[in-house]
Amino acid sequence: MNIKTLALSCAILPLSGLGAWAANCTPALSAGATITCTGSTLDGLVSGSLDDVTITVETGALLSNTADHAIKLDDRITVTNSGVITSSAKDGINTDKDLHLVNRGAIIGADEGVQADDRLLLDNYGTIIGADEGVEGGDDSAIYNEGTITGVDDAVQLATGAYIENHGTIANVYAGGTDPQDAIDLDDGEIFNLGTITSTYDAAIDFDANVANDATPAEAAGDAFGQGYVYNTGTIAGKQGVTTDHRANSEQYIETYGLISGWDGTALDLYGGEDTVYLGVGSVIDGASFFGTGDDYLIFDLSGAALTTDLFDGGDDFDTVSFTDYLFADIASFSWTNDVLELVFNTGFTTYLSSWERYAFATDTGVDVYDVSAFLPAVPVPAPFVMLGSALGAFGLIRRRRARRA
Ligand SMILES: [Ca+2]
Ligand SMILES: [Ca+2]
Ligand SMILES: [Ca+2]
Ligand SMILES: [Ca+2]
Repeated sequence: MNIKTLALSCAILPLSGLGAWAANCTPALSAGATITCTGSTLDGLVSGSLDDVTITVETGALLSNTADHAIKLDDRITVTNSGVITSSAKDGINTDKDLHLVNRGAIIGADEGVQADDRLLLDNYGTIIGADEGVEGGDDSAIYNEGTITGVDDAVQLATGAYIENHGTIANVYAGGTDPQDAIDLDDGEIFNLGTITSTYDAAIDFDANVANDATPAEAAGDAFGQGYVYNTGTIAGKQGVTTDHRANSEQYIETYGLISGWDGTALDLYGGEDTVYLGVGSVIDGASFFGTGDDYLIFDLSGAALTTDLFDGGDDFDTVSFTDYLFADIASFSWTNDVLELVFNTGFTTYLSSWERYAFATDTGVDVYDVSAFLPAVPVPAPFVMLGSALGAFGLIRRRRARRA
């Protein structure tokens, strides 16, 4: 069953048991109106120019349209949906700026599920399905999701200043559409994932820096878009877990205690900018991680947990890897395969590192820092060449180590 068939069948289901087919949204649509929909209304609420309309679709109600969007209004629209809003022709909901939407029912679009613009505020406890994108918003939009948002194109596409908190499912469910993309596509912003973010076709999360396709590398390097923070205790899985625009110079900070997986072999592809990945207890990184250009940071704070057998590649420039739970003396063995360093600790924890220039190990009193010469074969293990306790305190190494022993 393709997504459109699914959408239609979902739309039809609630009709059984509904006797009346009259328009049941009252009062009539006008600017500033407060409208309640019960029963079934089959020609939608459609006006391209009306502002400040408040709509409540009650439990059991159907607001549908086979010829246009189910809801088409302009700015500052508020929708609270406990029923079904569906269009078999266009979007479920289509507005301009400042859509405030609370969904506890189902919103289904033959094109987008929800098409809004800047300052979209969405609280979703139900289901939003787009045969193209699930939810599209503009700058400074925020989504809180405890339900399910799916799209054949991006499940969620936001622009700059995005905030997403996910406790449910956000999924690209490409199954034969024409423009399959990511689970979440955003220019820059923050994502807190305690649920599931997956894509069957492309990245789970794409910081799409909005760099012009014809930008030169120098132009792209000056582009501030694409910066992002990702906090994860759930699942982030796609062709890549988290990817970024290779032309931009944006910084990503990723803090994870859950799974980040890339089925094409790349879990994290962070490209330019000074990127940081913090791996806490419970982390699983399935796929290689590429940090790209810029002085990047990788922090292991795992309390000895197993992590991954995949590669962490610092890429160009001066990159630092930190071990919060291990001393240099806890290394059981190390070896090189081409330019990949295999580090095996005495707990059995093993990691594979390439192109890291600085190696920091927490101690009881500070941080010991080594350069790569510490891992060159047939060279006696040197003493730490720099003490950077205060500088590396920013990573929490000293505080955490002390706290653990207290
Ligand atoms: Ca980056
Ligand atoms: Ca980088
Ligand atoms: Ca780098
Ligand atoms: Ca490097």
